[in-house]
Amino acid sequence: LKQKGCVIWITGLSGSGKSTLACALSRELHCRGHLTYILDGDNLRHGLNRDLSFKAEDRAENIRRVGEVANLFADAGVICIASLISPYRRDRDACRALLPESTFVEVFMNVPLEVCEARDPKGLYKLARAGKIKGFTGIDDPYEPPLDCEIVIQLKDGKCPTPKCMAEQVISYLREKGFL
Ligand code: GGZ
Repeated sequence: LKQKGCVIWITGLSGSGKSTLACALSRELHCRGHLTYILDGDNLRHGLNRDLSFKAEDRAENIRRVGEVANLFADAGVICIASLISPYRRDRDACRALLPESTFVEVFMNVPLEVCEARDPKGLYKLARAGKIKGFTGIDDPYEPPLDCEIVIQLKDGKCPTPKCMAEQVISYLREKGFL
């Protein structure tokens, strides 16, 4: 393998573009001959984490399990892309602590709630506003943005960068740090 394993941990609100970035990044890295694997919170909740709810301690357990699995992938030399809301700082920091120094790359989707809510791709914000989903992140459940993460994805002039552009931002970082 011409790569070092690492974990790209993408955090942000529902609808902030985490899965879009994960897919674009995976595609771009594959094109360059790198091995990746995506761990997506929403997908894993149908299998590995099907027993977990959205209350704080279950979210913590969700993040913990995915952190452990991501660590195994990274150890095997894979670029593991984890895409979870992961709203609590301490849960993300616990994942970071599992990994060898500097192999945890935290990416924050810095997209305002209003933008995510306007997108509402699955209609979940609407349900949350109507009180039909309780404890929805950003509505009646907290999201703690990272204070000091490796990469921040920002809107430019109110517009989201293209998936390819977001992926390139992460790839430049990985190159700079010698992961690629
Ligand atoms: C947040 C929820 C909730 C609540 C269901 N709060 O945007 P989506 O729909 O496709 O992805 C979200 C997914 C969040 O799962 P994670 O494992 O990433 O969350 S966490 O890291 O906080 O454990 C969303 C959907 O599940 N969803 N109910 N109450 N998101």
